[in-house]
Amino acid sequence: MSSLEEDVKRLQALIDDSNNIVFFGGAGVSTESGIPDFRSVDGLYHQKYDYPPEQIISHSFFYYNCKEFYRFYKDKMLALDAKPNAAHLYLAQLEKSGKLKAVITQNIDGLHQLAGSKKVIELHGSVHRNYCMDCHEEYSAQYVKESDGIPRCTLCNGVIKPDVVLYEEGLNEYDIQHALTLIQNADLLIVAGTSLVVYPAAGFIDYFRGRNMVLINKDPSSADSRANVVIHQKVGELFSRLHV
Ligand code: CNA
Repeated sequence: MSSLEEDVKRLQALIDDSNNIVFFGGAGVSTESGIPDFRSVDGLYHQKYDYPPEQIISHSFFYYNCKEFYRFYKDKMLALDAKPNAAHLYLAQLEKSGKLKAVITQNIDGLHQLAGSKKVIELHGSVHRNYCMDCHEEYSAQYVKESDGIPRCTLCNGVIKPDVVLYEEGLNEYDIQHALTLIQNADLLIVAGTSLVVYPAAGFIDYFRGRNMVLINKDPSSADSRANVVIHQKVGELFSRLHV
């Protein structure tokens, strides 16, 4: 395995050499902010619940067992005190410099925007948008977190649903097209903190036609074969050593 210093140099050279960078990220981008991912050894899939997490955060479970859905969701997915880490902050600077064209994320935590990024495509939605399923009144994540049991609309008592893409639900068509166009036109694609197993998002990187695709994950995985530059480091630690 190459050293952190070597990996920093390698990535910095690629960034210096490109003016059309796109970042594609997953849950691993936020683990250094204290939000667990799904598939790491300390991730949510390795903890014990009454149902597997992919079943709890599915469309049908939301409808048939809403109380249990919200018990898990509020406890494990609504980390409202989390702060952006060095990866989120560096990407916001890189966007300001004009080099980074967009962040495409599978995360739902809103940390890229909190760090200052403006061009963010949230493929799986956001915990910060919530609406009443009956009258469409909007609610904050704080309201959802603080509600007792199933959050309900103060106007009509309808059930509130987070604007998050649950398993069995489709992605927004506009977001898909926008993300694919950005990836197709990029010269450098930086993919980080994702196991690349959740489709269709994981298939998006196949649209890349540019010069270099860098994959950054803390551990080796079957996704490694999909990039021509592979770095095994923590993304926040790595990005904290980069300059714009
Ligand atoms: P995943 O399947 O849990 O994979 C995460 C990957 O990141 C793994 O390969 C880890 O080895 C790697 N990783 C973990 N920490 C780091 C780190 N510090 N630096 C580098 N690599 C790291 O997550 P994916 O994003 O691939 O799966 C997609 C799901 C997870 C999406 O639907 C998300 O909505 C969902 N999710 C999101 C959040 C969030 O919003 N923060 C949290 C948990 C799950």
